[in-house]
Amino acid sequence: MKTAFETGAPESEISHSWPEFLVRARVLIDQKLDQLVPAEDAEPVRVHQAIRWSLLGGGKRFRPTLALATGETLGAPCAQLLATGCAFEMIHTYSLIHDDLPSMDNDQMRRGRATCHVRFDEATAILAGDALQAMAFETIAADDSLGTATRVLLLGELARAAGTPHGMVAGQALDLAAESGRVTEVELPQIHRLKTGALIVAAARSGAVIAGAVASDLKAISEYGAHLGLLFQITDDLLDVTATASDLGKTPGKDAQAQKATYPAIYGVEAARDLALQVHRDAVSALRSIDRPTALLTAIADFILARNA
Ligand code: GRG
Repeated sequence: MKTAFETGAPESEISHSWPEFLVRARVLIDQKLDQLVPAEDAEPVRVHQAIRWSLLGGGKRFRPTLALATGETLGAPCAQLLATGCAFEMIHTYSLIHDDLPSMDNDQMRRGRATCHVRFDEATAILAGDALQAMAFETIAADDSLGTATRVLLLGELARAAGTPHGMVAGQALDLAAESGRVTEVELPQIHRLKTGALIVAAARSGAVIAGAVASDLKAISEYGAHLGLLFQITDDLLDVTATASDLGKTPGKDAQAQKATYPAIYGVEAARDLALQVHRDAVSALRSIDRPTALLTAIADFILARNA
C-alpha cells in the first residue's frame, strides 16, 4: 500500500516524525534514481555502469531529502517533489565524480567504495559526470507532474546553483585557486557559499517553488538553506579532522594534508564547533516566520549538526 507521503495525501495524514521521514525519503529517492538512469546493459554500457556505480552506491541523499522536506512542509505532494530532488542528487554526484579526479582532489575512495575513475578509468569518469549533469536537467524538463512554468523556474534554480558565477563551479574554481595561497576569514565563507551552499539553498528553495510558496516563505527557506549550507560545510571540515575512513566512506585528513583553509584550520576545533552551534541556531531562527509546522526542517538542522558521516 502507498504511504500518505507517496500519494500526496492531506498534510494532516502525513507524519512529520523525522526518523520516519528520513527512512521513507531515502527509499523513495533510491527507487526513483534507479528508474531515472539507464540500465547497466544499455549502450554505452561502460558509461552507464559508471553512472550507476557512483549514483546508486551510497551517499546520504541530503539534497533530495531537503527538497522533499521543504516541499512537504509547505504543502507539496511527494509525487511532485521526487524527480526534482533526484536531479539535485545527480548534479551532486557529478560534482563528486569530477572532484575526485586526479586533476582535482585525486581521491581513491568515495561513498565507501573505489572512486569512479579508479573503478573505471578517467575518461569514463569524466563522461559519467557530464552525462549526470545533462540528465539532471532532462529529469526536471520531462517531469509532467509539474506545470511548464514551474519546470522553467526549477531549471533556472538548478543551473544557477550548479554553474558560475553564482554556483558550485565558481566555488570549486576559487577553492582550487586558494590551495596555493592563504585564504582569509572573509574569503572562506564566500568560497563555501558557492561550492557547497548554493546547491543546498537551491534544493531547499526548489521544494518551496514546487509547493507554490508565498514570497515570505521562499525568503525564509532561502535563509534557512544558506545557514544549513554553512553548517554542512563546517561539520564536513570537522569530520575531516575527527572521523575515520569507515565513518566517512572517504579518506579523512585530506584537507590538512593539502593545507586547505578549513574552519578547524582557521579557528581551531573548539571554536569551529561553537560556530556550528551558532549557525544551527541561525538556521532554526530563519524558520520562525513560516506559519506552518517546521519540525521536519528543524530536525534536518539537528541532524547536520550531529552528523558523523
Ligand atoms: C567538480 C564542479 C565541481 C565541484 C566539486 C562536491 C565538490 C564540488 C567538492 C567536494 C569536496 C567537498 C568535501 C566539499 C564539501 C561538502 C561536500 C559537497 C561534501 C560531500 O557531500 P555529502 O557529504 O556526500 O552530502 P554524500 O556522499 O553523502 O552524498
